[in-house]
Amino acid sequence: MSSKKIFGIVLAGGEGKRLMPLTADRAKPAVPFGGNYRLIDFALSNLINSGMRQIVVLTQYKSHSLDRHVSQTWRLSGLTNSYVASVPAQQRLGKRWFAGSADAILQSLNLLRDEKPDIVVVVGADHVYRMDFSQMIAAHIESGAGVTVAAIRQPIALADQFGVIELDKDDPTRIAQFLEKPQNAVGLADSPGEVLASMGNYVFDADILIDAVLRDGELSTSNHDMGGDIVPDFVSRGDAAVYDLNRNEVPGATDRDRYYWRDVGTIESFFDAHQDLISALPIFNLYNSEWPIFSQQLNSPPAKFVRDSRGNLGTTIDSIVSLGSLLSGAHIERSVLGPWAIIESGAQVVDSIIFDRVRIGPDSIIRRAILDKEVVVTAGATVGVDAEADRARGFTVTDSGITVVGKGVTVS
Ligand code: ADQ
Repeated sequence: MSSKKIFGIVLAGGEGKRLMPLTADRAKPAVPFGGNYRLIDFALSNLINSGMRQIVVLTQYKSHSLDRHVSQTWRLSGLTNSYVASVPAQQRLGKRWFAGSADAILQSLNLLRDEKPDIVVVVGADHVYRMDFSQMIAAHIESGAGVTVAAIRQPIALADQFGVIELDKDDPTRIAQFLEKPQNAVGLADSPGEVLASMGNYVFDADILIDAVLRDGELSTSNHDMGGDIVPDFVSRGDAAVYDLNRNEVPGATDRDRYYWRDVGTIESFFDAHQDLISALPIFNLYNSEWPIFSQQLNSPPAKFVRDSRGNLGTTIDSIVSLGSLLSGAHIERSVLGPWAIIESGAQVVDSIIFDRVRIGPDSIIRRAILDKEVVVTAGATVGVDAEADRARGFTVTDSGITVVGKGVTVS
């Protein structure tokens, strides 16, 4: 890492409407992921593994469980000036919430003024990936630009979900045009089916960022959004560089997950990202100890697998089972089970994601479903078997047939 002073800002105030009902009661960055993790753990692990030690998490929407997770899990040593601090909207500039992600930074400028960093790394909190930010920071310093935007190629069909980058023809390290979520994106010259998408991660020179958010705050026409307003402003002044994730070398990465990045903004992409974790050769490898993804330390017994009283041995294959779980003569396949799951005799859980403290009764069937925390499935009940019956019981069923059962619901 350079001798410059680096400060990290994690934008974690997003509502995550498209993940409903998983975000009915919690901010999107606090949504459980991969059994033991929360979405924000990926961004925070990347920053910590990159050597950063002063990080704030800006929160606002339903932030209780996010604040609790950050304060309980992300405790750095108190001996040095190292911290990951959750900072809720404080209404320092009047009685209003953050109008957008740039306003969140504007309202938090006191943090930058206190720490006086040279460089500010601003990242989103909703993505699953590995990235060494120290390499991006080095590229930023070398480029001399005011901002550097991290980028990755994505299918053109998804262009309307991303900031789409067009590179300068004379200097392909610079951004010539940045369109936030365009409806009619043009594909890349060498790959018309793809666009170069912003990952929503930025490295700024601190003083230039401060000027930009102050200027943006004065504009009544602005939505005060990092991707929609701040980055295009830098681009219009010819002051934005690009950093392609393909340049990033993370220790211990496999050929499969070297450039893995997933925006888990919808139920479908959330579900698919879980499937990426669970095969024998996973597309995203959680077992890379050279670049660990940190999370909560559960004070709980190990998972236990027993035969049931009828003599069924049970089977568990291509699945993740978290601490505290108890599986008794059940069949678990291509599924991710969160902590303290109880799966009883003869139950089947296939292609499903189960959050903490879910109880699945004897002979019930769960297929292609997501069960939020503390769901109880009574004996013989089904989820994901009959979409109409699922809808009739008030569950969310996506177009691709994934059923989502909200927190604490009893399914009978
Ligand atoms: P989106 O993810 O759609 O696009 P946004 O909803 O602003 O943009 O979320 C970005 C991050 O900021 C998220 O981590 C979110 O939690 C947080 N956030 C949103 N509103 C906030 C607020 N008011 N206060 C604090 N935090 C807030 C962005 C970029 C695109 C880029 C995609 C990549 O705008 O250019 O392509 O990310 O997924």
